[in-house]
Amino acid sequence: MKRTLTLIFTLFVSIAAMAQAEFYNFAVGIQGGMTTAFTGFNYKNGVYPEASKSLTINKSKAYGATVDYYFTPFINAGLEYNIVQLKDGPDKHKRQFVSDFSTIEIRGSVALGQLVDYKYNDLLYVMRGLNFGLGYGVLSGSNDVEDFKPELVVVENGETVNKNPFKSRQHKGDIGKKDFKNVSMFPITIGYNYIIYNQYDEQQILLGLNWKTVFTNSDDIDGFNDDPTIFANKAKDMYSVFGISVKYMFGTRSLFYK
Ligand SMILES: [Ca+2]
Ligand SMILES: [Ca+2]
Repeated sequence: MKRTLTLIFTLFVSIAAMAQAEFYNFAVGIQGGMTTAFTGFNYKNGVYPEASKSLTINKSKAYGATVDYYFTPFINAGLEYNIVQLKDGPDKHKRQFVSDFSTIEIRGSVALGQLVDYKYNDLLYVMRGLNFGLGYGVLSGSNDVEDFKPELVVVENGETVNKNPFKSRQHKGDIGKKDFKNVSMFPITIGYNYIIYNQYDEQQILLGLNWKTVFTNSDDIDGFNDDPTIFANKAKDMYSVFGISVKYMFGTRSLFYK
């Protein structure tokens, strides 16, 4: 009995020695970043040779807020809301758009600190905030692309000229729509958090750098959608956000053993 008690005591002391610190279970955050549209625009020399892809031609912005629950300092799940704008064009098919929408998603992420023992390795200690996240959400919004007007395709000097403006569908086989609602989205995020601790060695503020890629289940986000029964149009619209985030941790605490 005495030996058992000693064993239990020894075990308890060693676990207590392993306990690094308490951590807060909740976090609220804000984030913002630059968006890049990947909706199938074509910039190879063609009908409009002046259409060239520069570094900034399809960039716009996104911003939003998050609430999270932390199971450990390195595993969290939460809700994320964003207001997103995408733009691109004009491309060689004379297509151009601005799309505005909002997104709401649930997502979870895990950071390297959960998977490795970073205490005795300087590099791993710095990299412990490297994280990977997966989510599911819905987005709703609209773009500024108008319908194709066949009467604007005219013959001038024996040549067929398409006078549909840039921000409109360019042929009748394009079944894209202006509005989209509750479109499924699948975000994948790779991020890095710089952790700021309070005087009790609890993580208090997370400064993040995040690169998020979002796959959507719609081809209407940019307003252009070549009819898949006529054209080999296989890819749905997607986009990425490169940005920064700030999270403030608060609320109940748990112990983290490592
Ligand atoms: Ca599209
Ligand atoms: Ca497409």
